[in-house]
Amino acid sequence: MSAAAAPGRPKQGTTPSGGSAVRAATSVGATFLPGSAGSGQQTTLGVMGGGQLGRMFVQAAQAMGYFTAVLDPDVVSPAGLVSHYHIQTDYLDQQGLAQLMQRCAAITTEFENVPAPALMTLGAARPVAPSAEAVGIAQDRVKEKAHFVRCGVPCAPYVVIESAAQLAAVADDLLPGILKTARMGYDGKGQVRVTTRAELASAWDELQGATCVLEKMLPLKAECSVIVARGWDGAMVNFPPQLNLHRAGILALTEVYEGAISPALAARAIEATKAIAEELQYVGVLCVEFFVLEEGSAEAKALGALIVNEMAPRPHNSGHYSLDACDLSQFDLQVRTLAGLPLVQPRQHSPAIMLNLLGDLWVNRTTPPWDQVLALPGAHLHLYGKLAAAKGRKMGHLTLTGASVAQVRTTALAAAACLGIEPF
Ligand code: AIR
Repeated sequence: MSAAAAPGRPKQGTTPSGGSAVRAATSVGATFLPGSAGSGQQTTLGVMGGGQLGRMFVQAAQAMGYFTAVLDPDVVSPAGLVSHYHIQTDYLDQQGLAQLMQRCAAITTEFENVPAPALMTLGAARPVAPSAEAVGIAQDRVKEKAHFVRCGVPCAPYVVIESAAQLAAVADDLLPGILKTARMGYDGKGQVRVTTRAELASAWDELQGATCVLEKMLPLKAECSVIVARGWDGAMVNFPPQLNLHRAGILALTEVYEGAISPALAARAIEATKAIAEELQYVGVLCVEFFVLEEGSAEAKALGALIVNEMAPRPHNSGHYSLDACDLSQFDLQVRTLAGLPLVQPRQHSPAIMLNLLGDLWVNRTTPPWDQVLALPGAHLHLYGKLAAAKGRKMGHLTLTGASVAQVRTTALAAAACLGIEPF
């Protein structure tokens, strides 16, 4: 059943000033059609956080005819710069949140550092997707892992460390491992690799004794991710699994085409992602990242070949290729889930490789040779409008599409060479 046809929903085109109709619908979601309601009133969708993910959400929403509002403290946030409204306050500022609620029919989020309590406040008055509960679980590795266990999806052997006693009691077979802060980590932030007990102790010190998870290091053959979108009515669609290569803890490139991942693993990853979303009664776009273990390794024999790593309660860097290689992007689906519009299965129409453009490319403050890159067939450049380049900072991405896998690989390697990105 399409969202628009669902019974018990408020009148289509309801605007924020619809008040009680909107409030009554917060738990089930409502349908907010794009464009002007005839009275001249526009439907506005909101996003907490103003980074590149918010910017691409805003652009997708605007393309469909929505007005947009962004709440982000940064005066030059990538999303704030292109949105109709930019509410420039801290995420927990009550006046800022009130303004966002007043403006918006429904609100989403784009950054795990947006505090769940802010989403809770918004969710009391407006449809918020994903919910504060789901975001709260994804923001906390301890809760996240418990959720994976509940869903029956294998994760790396781990232990929670909250005290010196727990640190001392760590089992030897969890080393070598990776110590990760439970909260506020992204792009490799808040993670330290440790081999010995002494390293573990100093790493915990380095992370200031924060609640952490120590995960056993596993023999990885590859990493992949799956993105799903789930609506208020439980309808769920998915993108094909993405093969990801990380460098220094940051996504470097994503390859998506037939043959990149074995069909059996791909099916298992999609099934696991759907189970994780379903169990949360998740609404919105969700990405789940997986490790593929070395075939025949002791760990693969004990745990299976596919291990869940983490989830992101939002569109994901590994899904950016969908803007250029699919008939619906992950941001289109974020808009549709939030606005209660029908979800249809996206179709990838071209093999794709996405290269991340990190701040490292702006060495000596010179502009990378975009003219040479854009001379390559099937090159799609996306820059996020960030004013300050820093090492490891995501400044943009480049998607290469083409008629065949071989062609896309050749062009992607040419683009990488042109930009001084390590070949793959
Ligand atoms: N982001 C969110 N989680 C992981 C990432 N990379 C995106 C969001 C967020 C932005 O990165 O869009 O707002 C923050 O980027 P930066 O460069 O300011 O740290």
